[in-house]
Amino acid sequence: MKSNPKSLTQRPAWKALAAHQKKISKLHLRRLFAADKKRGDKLTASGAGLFLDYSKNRINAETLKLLVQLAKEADLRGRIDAMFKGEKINITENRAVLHTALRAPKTAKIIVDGKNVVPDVHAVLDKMSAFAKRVRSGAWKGYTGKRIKNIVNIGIGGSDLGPVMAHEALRHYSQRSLVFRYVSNVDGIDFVEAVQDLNPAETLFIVSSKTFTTLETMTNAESARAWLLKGLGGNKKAVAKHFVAVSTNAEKVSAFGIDTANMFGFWDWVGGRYSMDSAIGLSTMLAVGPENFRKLLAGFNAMDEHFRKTPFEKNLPVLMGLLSVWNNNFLGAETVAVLPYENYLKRFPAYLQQLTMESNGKHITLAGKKVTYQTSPIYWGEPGTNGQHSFYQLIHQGTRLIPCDFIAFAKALTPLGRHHDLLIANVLAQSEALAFGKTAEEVAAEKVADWLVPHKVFEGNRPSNTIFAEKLTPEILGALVALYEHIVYVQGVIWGVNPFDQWGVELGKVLAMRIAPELESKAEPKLAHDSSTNALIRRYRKLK
Ligand code: G6Q
Repeated sequence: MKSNPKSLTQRPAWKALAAHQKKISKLHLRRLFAADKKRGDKLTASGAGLFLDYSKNRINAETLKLLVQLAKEADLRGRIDAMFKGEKINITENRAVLHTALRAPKTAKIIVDGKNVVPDVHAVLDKMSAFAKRVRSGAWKGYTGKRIKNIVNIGIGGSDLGPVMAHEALRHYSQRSLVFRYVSNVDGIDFVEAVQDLNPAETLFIVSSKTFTTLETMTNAESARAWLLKGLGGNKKAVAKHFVAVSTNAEKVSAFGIDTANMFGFWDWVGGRYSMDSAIGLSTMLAVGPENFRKLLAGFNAMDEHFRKTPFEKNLPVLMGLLSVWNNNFLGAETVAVLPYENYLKRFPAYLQQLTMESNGKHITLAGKKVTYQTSPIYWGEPGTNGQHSFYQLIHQGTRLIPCDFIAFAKALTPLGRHHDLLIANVLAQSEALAFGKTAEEVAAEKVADWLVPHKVFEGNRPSNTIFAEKLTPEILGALVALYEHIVYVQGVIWGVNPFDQWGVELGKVLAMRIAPELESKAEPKLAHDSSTNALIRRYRKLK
């Protein structure tokens, strides 16, 4: 793979950015806006139905120029093309990275190992659509002949967070007669609570697991099968009517007792956290219907095309990716707050935590060297306005720099009195207050006692982006998710890491499998861990 042989911090653009940062470090957003009355119109870009205002970042024209140069020195253009073409850019797993193929139109041609994968993608989509229509219409019957009313998705990580987020985000478009539940945690309470008010005769389980070996998912799937059989008189034939699978592993699906005719496949070139638009989105399709699901895919595809074709200076994922590098590596920001002013997006920050941090939480470069700079910031957030009455204090007046991504929509899906205007007034007020703050003179002019003035000063100069769209539709959700997927890729290319593996989750899994029998064995086990782990195991055994 072609990558710049010069380590990142030795490249001309990086060095120039470091020097430039020193030069402009005293520059305040107040001055930047005062110096250019059109800044708020100029530092904007749009694509795939999303509008981005990035003017409230601590940047000037030179910063942008150098960031674009940084992207060029990392061969971002070449790396984008390599991903879309299906090159095996996930080098540690020797895999192509083609979530973009999941939303490619039927006419597209994307070749992996000599084969066009697009027809396979559409065959699975057609199969999902036919199945979704049968369940949604009541044509698909449970074992006792009753129609399905409840759908329980069992999966974890990438096989859960996307579906959970999309179900919440698209609730407005969902068939309300169907109940959706999501079970992920190996903590038995997750399953118990999810099914406690459900009738097994009316319940369909989707076991979503790329590998079909994941401990949590398989444990929950076994408990689900036992619960179903207990509720339906114990005949194993019932399983076929109440379980379907989403997986790449037909052998394991069939060994579990699920008819592979009811298995929806995907491929090793779809990473877990990039899979909500594959068959892993079956629960989403059941909720919103095949047409809305295809609209969701169209939104993803519109952002893919924007990312692939738009010059860097107007390219939303490139701009946001580069700005996050600026904030992270040159301004020292450790986190990014994602703050949707749309309650349906309440699980979006949780979804982004995995997408961003599992992807770029790496300290080894593609060349196998330890990085000498920060990689992924910590992504977190809550919907506005709730966050305002909680942690915004720290963003406004704390000691840390926390860049914010505000997300807002012009239209409410269900308008209610003044609610939406008030919601939008709040998001605009927050980014304004963060950027411009309130000076000591302004506070004093309000006749505040001298000693109180410093407490009431807002320094401002806190950076934010505002992403604005007309309304939350399936297309817009697709565009929004694809936007962040590609931001993550841009960041990964600049930092020179592989955003598509996740070796860091392995060690804990292996150790858990070693510890489980030590907790369960009747006889006192011989323990060979460190003294802390040994003592905790003994304490658990005594108390359990
Ligand atoms: C995502 C990760 C991880 C994965 C889960 C579930 O990118 O790979 O979160 O999605 O571990 O894996 P299975 O789908 O194989 O059960």
